[in-house]
Amino acid sequence: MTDARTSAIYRQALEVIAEVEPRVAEATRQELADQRGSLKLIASENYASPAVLLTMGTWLSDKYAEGTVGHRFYAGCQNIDTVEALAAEHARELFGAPYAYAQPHSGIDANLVAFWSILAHRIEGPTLARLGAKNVNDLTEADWETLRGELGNQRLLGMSLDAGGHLTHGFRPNISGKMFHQQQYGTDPTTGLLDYDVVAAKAREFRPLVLIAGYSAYPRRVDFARMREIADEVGATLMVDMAHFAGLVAGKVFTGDEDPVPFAHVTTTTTHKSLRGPRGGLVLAQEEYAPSVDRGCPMVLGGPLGHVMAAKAVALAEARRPEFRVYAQQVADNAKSLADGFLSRGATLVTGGTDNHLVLLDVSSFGLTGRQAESALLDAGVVTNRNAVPADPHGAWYTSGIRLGTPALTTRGFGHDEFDRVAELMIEVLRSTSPGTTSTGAPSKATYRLADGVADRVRAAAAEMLDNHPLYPGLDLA
Ligand code: DSN
Repeated sequence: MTDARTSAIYRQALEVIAEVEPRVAEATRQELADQRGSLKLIASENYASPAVLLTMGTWLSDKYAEGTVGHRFYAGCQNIDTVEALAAEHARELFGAPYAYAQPHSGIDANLVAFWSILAHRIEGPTLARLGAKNVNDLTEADWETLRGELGNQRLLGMSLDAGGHLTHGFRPNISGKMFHQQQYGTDPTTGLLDYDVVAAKAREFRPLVLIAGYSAYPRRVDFARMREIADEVGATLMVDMAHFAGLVAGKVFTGDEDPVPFAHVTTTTTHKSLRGPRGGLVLAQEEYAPSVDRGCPMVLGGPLGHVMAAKAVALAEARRPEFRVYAQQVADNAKSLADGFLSRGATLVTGGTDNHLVLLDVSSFGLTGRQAESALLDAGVVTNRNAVPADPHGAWYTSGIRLGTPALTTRGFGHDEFDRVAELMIEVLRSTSPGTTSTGAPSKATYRLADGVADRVRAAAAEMLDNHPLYPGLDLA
């Protein structure tokens, strides 16, 4: 993965940076040390390869290239055309998608492109035809009034945040909850699992324009064939946000009905989570949506990031290699090992386990909020994020859960034994943590007390595993 050339490149790069702003060079060095020395269990993070990271540090960043491949609003975009076309080609091949758009800067951007493309495809076209206009430039102010009225009355049905959906799936404070008339589906209160009959009943009653499937914190697989059936029955467009599990789709862990790409009209993803690429987004679509998705920039996106699209091409080329399938399977196997490690020690998991890359630990049985647990774990070098559980009594800020994922530590080479040990160490921290009080002595949802010595003991035990599985082995900045 890493070799002497990479060490020389990064040493010299940091020297060049330090000549201008040494504090940035120092923070960059420190970030590597921090990531090397901690158990990174954030389900949405990973470690990109040196090839991916190096691709981002070039002059491809210096070019404006609004528009699409071969159809730009700026001159001299031939090299950006090359890298964007390569990213799209790798994405189409990897996911078996008819069409791919590599410009979104993030997952939220990808979802905005998807929303607007669905609205444009489903509403703008028919409205234009009805108004006898060829394109939007032919519309009068009165026509725009009509169009805005129609755009403003569309319905979106997505998974609720506390059941594991994402903010952009119709959460009221998010723009998706404001631009759409939204309703949300949850999970079964007893099992924590999706109940497709309930989703179908809601869809029949609500008749959404957009049905969103996909999640950020649901530890189970989804039957996308069934979701498409539901969408078809009510005439909805099926949009799947696979940001979290794109690596498992790419690595063929999710196939058949669990592979969203053939079933969704539009699929969005990030490229930096289980897919292990640069920070960014991607939209895949059926051919009929391609023209409207292509208008993502400048409709809702700023100028595309040439250096990042190049890095997406490199990462997607990596994901097409056979070893990526081995990695993806190991991510899922490791999540099971982690879940079993918790269950065998008496902890409570939302849905009772996992069959993807993430585990949602309910920390209320330890008498803690997610916020207290997250902080105590961080003291011990275990990096996680707090997350709401279904019907969370502590809401989305303090929460009752801790979300854990295996993509990053699997990249470092952790396997079954290490993940079992991670569960053991985390349980030790949580059992040794007690809730604190506010300055007035009232119970606090944020403060906590971790028993003396535990953080050091856990850090030392983790260091042994981390040393056995170095991050960027051979990369020496000294
Ligand atoms: N921030 C991503 C995550 O952690 O799941 C989603 O936006």
